[in-house]
Amino acid sequence: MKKILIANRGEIAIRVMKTAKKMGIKTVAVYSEADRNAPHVRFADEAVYIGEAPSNKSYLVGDRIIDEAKKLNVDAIHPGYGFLSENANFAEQVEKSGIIFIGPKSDAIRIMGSKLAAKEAVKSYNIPMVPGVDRAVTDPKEAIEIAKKIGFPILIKASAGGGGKGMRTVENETDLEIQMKRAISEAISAFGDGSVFVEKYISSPRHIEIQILADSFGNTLHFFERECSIQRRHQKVIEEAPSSILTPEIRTKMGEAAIKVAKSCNYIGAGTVEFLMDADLNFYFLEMNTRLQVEHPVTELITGFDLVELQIKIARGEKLLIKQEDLKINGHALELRVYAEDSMNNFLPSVGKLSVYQLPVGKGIRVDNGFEAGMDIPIYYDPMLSKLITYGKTRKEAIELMIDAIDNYKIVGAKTTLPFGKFVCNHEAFRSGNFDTHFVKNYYSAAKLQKEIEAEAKIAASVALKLYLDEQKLLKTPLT
Ligand code: MV4
Repeated sequence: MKKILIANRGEIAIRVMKTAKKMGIKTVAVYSEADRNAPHVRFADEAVYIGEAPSNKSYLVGDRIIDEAKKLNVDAIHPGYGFLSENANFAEQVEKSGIIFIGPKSDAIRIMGSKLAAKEAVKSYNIPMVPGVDRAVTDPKEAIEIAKKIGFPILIKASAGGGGKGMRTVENETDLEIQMKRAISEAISAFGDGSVFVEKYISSPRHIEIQILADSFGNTLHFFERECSIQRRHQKVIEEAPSSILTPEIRTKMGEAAIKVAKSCNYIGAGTVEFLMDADLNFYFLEMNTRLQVEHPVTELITGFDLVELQIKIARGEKLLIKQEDLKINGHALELRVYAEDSMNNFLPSVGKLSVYQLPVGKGIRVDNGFEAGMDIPIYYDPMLSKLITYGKTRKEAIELMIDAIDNYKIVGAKTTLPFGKFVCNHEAFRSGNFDTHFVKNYYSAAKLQKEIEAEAKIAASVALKLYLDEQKLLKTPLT
């Protein structure tokens, strides 16, 4: 494998290129009209234009990307996350073109892209599942019968769903029919597939996912968990590894379950198996993401492995030389997604020109970044500027490092989620580890954040005043 095309943009394109360069592999960037001068383009050995700014005219046009890859004699395509990364048809087209897709086979992507197909695949593997049904339900009467069996509240979910779309909670029999109709029509308009199914609603779960890697020789390993419960509207904001609530026994059980999920679809490459965990630490398989995830760095920091390097090695047909027993958790890592969104104003997108853009540096700090000073934030794409990642011997150390790093991250020109990240890091519920997926809803408001910022400004002012007075005293003290 001599040359890789990265079918993505921003921080993840740069992240993948860094490892390719380390391995002596040439890199090709793709770019849209809006990204002509983007850092990922300059970072690559070669770059190729793929169309207009809107992603459906550039980063989502698989055929064009494959054509350009062929012209440039590319050996492999890395899709990153988002865009074409979980598009089974794209993976299949890449396979057919004779280029290596750095990811799982298209069949595995297809199976795991459908929640019902995924349930079907894992059926015989004895994986803990949320009580419910594993087939499409269309008749509200049937749904009522199921709900009576498993008990209210229930959750109606779209098989093709993602990001909470086509999902409805139902508290009682009266609401069921209308909510079911809504879920079905939402699923049809969002995914073109109206299949829905019914599960018991786990009311205050934690979202815990397991990183797995599988080679093409049947070796499948798990790289422990990531805790991703701190999210708002299905958008993760802070992730960490390890989770502070897992016991070694549960960790092993979840890891083994995740490996079975991967085996159920003959998975090859890096993947993530998502679980819900209830207050009694019961865990349930939710879905599998067949890509490298945004939050993969926290796993890299606690295991010491470069996941992109392992992806590339697996893609070029190498055997995983690591054994499960060799993998150990070392220290604690946190990741804050820095979005150009105004945490004081309902997280509205905040685009503009980054007149000042200065990253924090130091031991235990990693920033996976796609921006630089002077750049306009394009309106066409995901507004994530970077991922601020900290690593310490303990969770507390990682949290303190994160707070310092946030203070040393200087951005002028756009509002970001940095102040929100600091709010979370200072919050008792987060610090104690006692939180679930409702953290933001339960504890966060712009008013509370405003209060904290004012309190901090007062402290800063008194410190400055004391320094000033001390200095005056010194100046007035005659030298002896
Ligand atoms: C659930 C659930 C409670 N009970 N399933 C949200 C997105 C989709 N991937 C699955 N999701 C959920 N499924 C049952 N049976 C609660 C959620 C959920 C959630 C899950 C993970 C992280 C954040 C979440 C926020 C709201 C709801």
